[in-house]
Amino acid sequence: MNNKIKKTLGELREKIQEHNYLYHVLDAPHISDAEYDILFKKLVALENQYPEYITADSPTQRIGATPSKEFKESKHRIPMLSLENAFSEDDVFAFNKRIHEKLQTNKQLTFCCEPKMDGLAINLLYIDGHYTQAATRGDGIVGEDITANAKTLQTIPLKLKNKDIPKVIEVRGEIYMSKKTFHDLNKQAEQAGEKVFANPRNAAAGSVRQLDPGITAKRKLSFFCYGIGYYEGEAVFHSQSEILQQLKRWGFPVNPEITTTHSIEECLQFFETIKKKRENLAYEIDGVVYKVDDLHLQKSLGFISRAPRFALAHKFPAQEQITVIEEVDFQVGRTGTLTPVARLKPVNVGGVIVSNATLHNMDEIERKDIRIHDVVIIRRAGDVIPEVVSVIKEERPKEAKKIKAPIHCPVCHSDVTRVQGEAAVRCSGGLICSAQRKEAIKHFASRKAMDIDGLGDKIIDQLVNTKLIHTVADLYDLTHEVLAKLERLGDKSAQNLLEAIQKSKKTTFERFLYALGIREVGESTALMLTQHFSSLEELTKASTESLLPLPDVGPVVSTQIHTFFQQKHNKEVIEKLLKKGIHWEKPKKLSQLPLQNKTFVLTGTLSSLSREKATQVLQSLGAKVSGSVSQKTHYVIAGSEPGSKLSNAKKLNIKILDEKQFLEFIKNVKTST
Ligand code: I6G
Repeated sequence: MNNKIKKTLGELREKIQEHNYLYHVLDAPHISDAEYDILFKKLVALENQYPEYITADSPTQRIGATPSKEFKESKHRIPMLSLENAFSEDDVFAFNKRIHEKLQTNKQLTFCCEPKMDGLAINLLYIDGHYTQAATRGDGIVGEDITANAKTLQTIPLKLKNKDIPKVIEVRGEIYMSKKTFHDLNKQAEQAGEKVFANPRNAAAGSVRQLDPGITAKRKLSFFCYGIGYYEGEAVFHSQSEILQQLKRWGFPVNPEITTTHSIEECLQFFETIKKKRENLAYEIDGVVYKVDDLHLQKSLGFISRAPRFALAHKFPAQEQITVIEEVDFQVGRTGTLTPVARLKPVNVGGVIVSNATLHNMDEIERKDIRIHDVVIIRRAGDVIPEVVSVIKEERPKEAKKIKAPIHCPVCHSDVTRVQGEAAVRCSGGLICSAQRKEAIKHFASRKAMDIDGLGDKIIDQLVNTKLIHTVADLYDLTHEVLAKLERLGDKSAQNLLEAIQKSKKTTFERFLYALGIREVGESTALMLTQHFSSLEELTKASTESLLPLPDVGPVVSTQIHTFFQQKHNKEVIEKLLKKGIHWEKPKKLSQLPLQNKTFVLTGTLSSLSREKATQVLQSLGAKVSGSVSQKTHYVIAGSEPGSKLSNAKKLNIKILDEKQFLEFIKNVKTST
């Protein structure tokens, strides 16, 4: 009987472990969450009945340890070294020259190349295939024992899979927090008035160093392994890439971007490819790592001081810089929000001169204790507005001045209000505030809204300042004579602009809704509304309650939509716009759309259209576009350099379309409806 129970428990654990692996490591679940929950509950129930058979590597035991008072020290069996850094191509060529000289060879070498995670290096110890201990890198010799905390990470296997399990093995890798988890965590912290983390690395480190593993478990940390340390066992490895393949077979997550190259020039190409992909990766990286692939050659190369000679970390240009805040201004947004903006002493951040950084809101200023004339660290990430990360307090000058929220709008001088429960301060001027009107017109004319080509910020500023227009509807009264008199606008440009304004009259319902600038209504909400309301009239009459059941609509969104259409001024502007001839084809309801109930996943780069555009096209046909592949995915669109989503799709037998097939598919879907 006992053996039978043990066997059932073992099989159940194995099954759950496999589904955990498919979900968390491969990002390719085979069963639904509900089915997984049933299995898990079954195991919990059986273990409750037979607690004597609970094993340390049972999936139920990931979170179980009680909070500790401190972290114990843990000495690494083999030191965790550091990597030599390279900041330029010259540094990389010098590395290549050095290793060729040391190996006394002219032959091209094979390198194993990987993205360099901006995370927290750790060492995992497995004995007889069982998770036994985890430690931080610490000073490379002694780290902190984080066994209970690392155990809560779903991507860290508690029991190794497949064959050739070594007697003892140390697996090394980095714990990281995805960009999304980081933003969600900071958003929650901000709402709760708690401390926010400066970046995902700090958030990951802070989460791992919690005395209560229950908190670590909630932080949704992830892990990628990059190699092994101490090892006792049969298997013999010949190369770094072979080690990674074996780690994968044992159930460890290995970064899918890792590849081998056959010359240093190819390594530099890898660097450029990853640099381009960086924005779209789900996690932060700060460069790439090149390793001589052959383990014999690695051994011959040996070490200098505390870094292996066979490896190099090629870092991206700094995304953070130090500069000084010279002044702080408040910018008025479309909805009246006053955003503090730091005017900086211009500084080069990763190749771009930055002279402004957002300070977000007054809460953020108070939390970071930012003052005018402070020396600050600023960060630029992709096309996001640069921000102030922190103040270097030791360098604060005597003349540093506290930043005060204005009590009057800097543009229209109306009173400024602070809405309870919101961090933002707002201009109460509404439509008398020219800044708000300008922003509303800019939004209306923007590419994703009415797409009025040639109606740039400078022209809108002039039109509003000279009172030639007050609302977006007035755009359609503009004449060639008026436009041609504006600064920077000659006869020809005025004609082109007039034509663009005329052309914008033929639009789509979703563009029009988005262009109105209703708070909380972005492009996808606008599209969703058009799929549920076939006319503007129907939507304007919708009550808050009737909007609530719609996808992604909560009390805030429904109230904003309803309130917008109740405002007399908004009704008048809409009426005038329609009178001026703005029109669109009656949209199809979701139930009439050809791709309703179909889920698509995009991976890689498409050459003829952006991912954003492809998503829009699919959504407009009723499809759902998801970020990860699962059994619920119907199609995966694979562009060039696809990621792990493509291999997951293949494993799950999901239909894959390349770019040409995708365009053909869309054409057919459109013509058949
Ligand atoms: O491949 C690696 C990624 C990250 C590493 C590494 C690392 O440190 C955070 N450190 C060493 C010493 C090696 N590979 C060999």
